[in-house]
Amino acid sequence: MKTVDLRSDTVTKPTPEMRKAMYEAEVGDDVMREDPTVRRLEEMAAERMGKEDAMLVPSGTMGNLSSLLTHCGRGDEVILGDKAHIFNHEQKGASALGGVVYNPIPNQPDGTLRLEDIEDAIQPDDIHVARSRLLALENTQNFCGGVVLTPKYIRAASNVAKSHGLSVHMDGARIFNAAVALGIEPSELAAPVDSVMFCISKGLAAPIGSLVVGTKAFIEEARRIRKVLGGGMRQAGVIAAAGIVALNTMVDRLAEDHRRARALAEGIDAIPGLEVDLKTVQTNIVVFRLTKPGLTPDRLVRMLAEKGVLLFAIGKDTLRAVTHYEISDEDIDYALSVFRELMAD
Ligand code: TLP
Repeated sequence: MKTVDLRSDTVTKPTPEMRKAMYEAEVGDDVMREDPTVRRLEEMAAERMGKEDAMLVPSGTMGNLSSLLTHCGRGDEVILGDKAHIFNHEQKGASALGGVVYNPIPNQPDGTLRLEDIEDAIQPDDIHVARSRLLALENTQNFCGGVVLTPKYIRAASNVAKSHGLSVHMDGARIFNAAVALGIEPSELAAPVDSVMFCISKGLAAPIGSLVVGTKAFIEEARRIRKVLGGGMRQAGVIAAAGIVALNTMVDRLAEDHRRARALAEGIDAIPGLEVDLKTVQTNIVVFRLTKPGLTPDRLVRMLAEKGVLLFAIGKDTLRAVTHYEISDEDIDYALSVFRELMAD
């Protein structure tokens, strides 16, 4: 049976070029900073984001966690969106492990946080309340549908935070999708913020890894945190080698994933019982609603899976499909034909 795996861009497997680079990678002990391939990837990452330094971590979750724990001490507060991955899908790790307090404010449908909401959430300097220390943005915003935050918005939100002495972190797991969608360099998106985490293991198709970028001093401190979290890796050049290929060869083609996501979204939206807010389809993620009475997202997911179309339900009436480099135009056509058949019954 044909399989069309739209669960996530995390399912992408390394390309042949990545596997070759991994096989041939020059390696050393990266805890001792002796892995030349890791260092090369970190230099590339810092350069692409326009920051001083970078650190390779095994996952986006560890990248966000080490960033939050570097910015915030115990009892310090991070302001973030109520749909943020950091808030909903990372076990609130900075709170569990570091005593950091989360202050969620509403994500608007376009992925932004209202500037007034940010301003209102910032605590005054008062002995009774937690210290507001950090604002965390997410770009693209995954659960709002992969929507893009623009440099103008990021600057405005960062200005609010900075005028009150807060730092700004960006969960840029898919920052390259945002940059490609806007036709700009990721460094423009990173410029207003202090730290960015981005993933090489999502749309860029590397098998493992994320990078944290920031100032030299920030990354030096983050390396201590990464170590205590168990993220100090030894011959990590085998991972970094694939990441270098990812940054060199997989960025521009993200536009194809975006085009296919749009085709999928338009097809889904035309089917009675399914609805997509097409404004939110800006990159490789399609979040859509099931409105057919008597059919639940979980049941639809099971029915689709029986025909080889895999995706996730993400809410009581919402589902998510993600395009990536292993998804072709024919796969989109096939997925849509299965949707039409199942929704017609
Ligand atoms: N997202 C995954 C799942 O966890 C939902 C996905 O399939 O989209 N930030 C953002 C915005 C993410 O989307 C993810 C992963 C992470 C951080 C965490 O990255 P990993 O999975 O590498 O820890």
